Amino acid sequence: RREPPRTEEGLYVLHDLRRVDWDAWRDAGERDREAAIEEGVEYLETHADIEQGDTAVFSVLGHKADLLILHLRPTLEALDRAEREFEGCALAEFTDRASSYVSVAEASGYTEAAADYFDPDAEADPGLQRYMDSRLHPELPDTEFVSFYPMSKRRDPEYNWYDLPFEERRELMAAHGDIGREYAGKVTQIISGSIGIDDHEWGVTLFADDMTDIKRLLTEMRFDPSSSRYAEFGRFYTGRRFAPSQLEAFLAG
Ligand code: 76R
Repeated sequence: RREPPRTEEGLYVLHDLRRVDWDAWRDAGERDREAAIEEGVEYLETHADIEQGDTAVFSVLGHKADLLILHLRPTLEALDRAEREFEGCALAEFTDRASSYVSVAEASGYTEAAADYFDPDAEADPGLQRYMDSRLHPELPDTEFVSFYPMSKRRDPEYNWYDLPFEERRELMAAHGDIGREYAGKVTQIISGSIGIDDHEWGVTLFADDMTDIKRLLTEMRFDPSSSRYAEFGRFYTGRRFAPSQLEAFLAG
């Protein structure tokens, strides 16, 4: 039996992917459209304005979905409520669900610094505390683009992440982190764990003002053993953020 990493969990995350029923939208009367826009804006603004957590909305490129509503909440109860409240708003009549993903922001104890964080005898380190807090209680950065995909670590006979000794996984994650840090200031990420919660093992949500920075970071990681040998990916979604007040413009096409 291998030693699992220690983990700490923070905000719960829902990626709510919606399709707009464009035929119904075009056929709708003026008053129904106005109500949908008004209630949609109200929903998005009040949910973005909460004390703990955040909500943002993105226009999804390509056919897989039209909207991504991304929610971060301190409890599953609050996340569930955010999800249900959308159904009560008039905009929901013009959407159906393309997909969704549920996970929880996670920090694991692979790095030396993180190992200290999990060590009850280690001296408290405010810098480390801030770093862990930024991973566990992330704020949604104000970038224009988002890339979201779920992933798992491989468990093939030849390349089985879950059969590697802790030390080997730690070294792989350190090399992985070195690549990631080269993109500091260009790409921010939320790593959220979903073992026992959703179909893959993590959700990866990346934010950038230039989508090619994300593409280059992921290309480098694809060649790094932590991904080239051990990563399996789900579907990728690319979104462009818009302010709730721009909902009308989004729907006008
Ligand atoms: O040395 C360190 O500080 C490493 C810190 C670190 C950990 C533990 C780190 C850094 N990651 C960690 C864990 Mn990551 N990450 C991904 C992806 O598409 C792909 O190939 C992989 C998707 C990206 C883009 C990314 C980015 N990371 C993890 C885990 C959990 C592993 C486990 O617990 O078994 C996954 C699944 C994962 C995947 N990572 C970074 C980044 C970036 C940009 C960094 C550096 C910035 C930072 O430290 O905050």
